[in-house]
Amino acid sequence: MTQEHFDRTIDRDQRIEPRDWMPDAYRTTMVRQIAQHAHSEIIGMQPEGEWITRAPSLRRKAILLAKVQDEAGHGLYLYSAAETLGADRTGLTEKLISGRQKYSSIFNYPTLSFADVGVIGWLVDGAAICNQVPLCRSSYGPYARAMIRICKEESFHQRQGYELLMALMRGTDAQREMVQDSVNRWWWPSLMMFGPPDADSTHTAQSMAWKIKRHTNDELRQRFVDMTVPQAEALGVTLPDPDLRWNADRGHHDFGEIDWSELKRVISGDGPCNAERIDVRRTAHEDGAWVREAAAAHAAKQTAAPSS
Ligand code: FAQ
Repeated sequence: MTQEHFDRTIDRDQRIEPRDWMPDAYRTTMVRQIAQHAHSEIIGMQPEGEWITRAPSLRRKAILLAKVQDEAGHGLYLYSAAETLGADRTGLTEKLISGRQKYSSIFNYPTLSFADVGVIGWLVDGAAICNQVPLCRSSYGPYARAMIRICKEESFHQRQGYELLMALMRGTDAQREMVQDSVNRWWWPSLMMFGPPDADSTHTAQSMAWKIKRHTNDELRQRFVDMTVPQAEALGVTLPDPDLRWNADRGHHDFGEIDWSELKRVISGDGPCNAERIDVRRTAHEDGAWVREAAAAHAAKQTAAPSS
């Protein structure tokens, strides 16, 4: 197993598997991306999780509970995928809570109303699907396979968000205003989920060459805008961008300039909820120490027990 075999596998659009030889930089990039993705799922439970006890009906509570549980499941799949590259799950969590690994900027914004639950489903899960469907063809086998199941569940998440918003839009004026206010707050941060513009993206060129990423950040952002505009029209909400319009020459929607300084600020730890999100995660990790110890003691006993 050599560089030549690795290159041939990538050229033929086949998958790199855990036991295959791979360049160190490929392994490092995969661990970075998968860990960031896993952390995003786990931290991403917090903004919506805050509304489980305040859901307006038993039906909405059951749906939200199921969605947040799915996010935990996605995080666990992804940590397992990172482990196939030799990463250690506890080590990854420690890097997250000490600020040495990132998670998606989007989860550093507060959820101020129940409409935010719907808008996260519609826009945040919508952006996640746009970004993740091509990752089902990512060159690293365990990641690509995890992504297939995750995307199926994300589709359900997106639909539940849209359905919640349709219910609110059929309601009172106050409910419609609540939806519009939520869209105004989440639209731009959702566009930032796709990462910095291509010209400033550190990893895109190499990740495309290795077929980890199949499209650039800007390509996926454009796809998301084009996909979302008709959905906003159908819902009856306005996307908060006066420059958003169809460009017949390009066959795409033009849209306004994103505030990249905001993305930089949020990524570097200075968003509205960064400190709180990490604090909650740190406390959960510390409070869970006894569970990990008990599981390890149980596993050790099982290994030591004579087989019958
Ligand atoms: N936030 O060179 P690039 C979800 C970092 S969906 C924070 O362009 P790359 C589902 C980047 O890591 C959200 N950091 O990087 C859900 C790099 O960091 P470095 C998670 C960001 O990797 C829904 C640096 O900036 N999805 O969780 C962001 O080629 C609802 C330079 O950037 C994924 O992770 C950002 N927005 O492209 C859960 C998808 N953007 O080198 C709950 C997989 C960039 O300093 C509720 N990941 N950075 O360590 C990817 O597709 C890619 O990693 C990108 C970034 C596209 C995110």
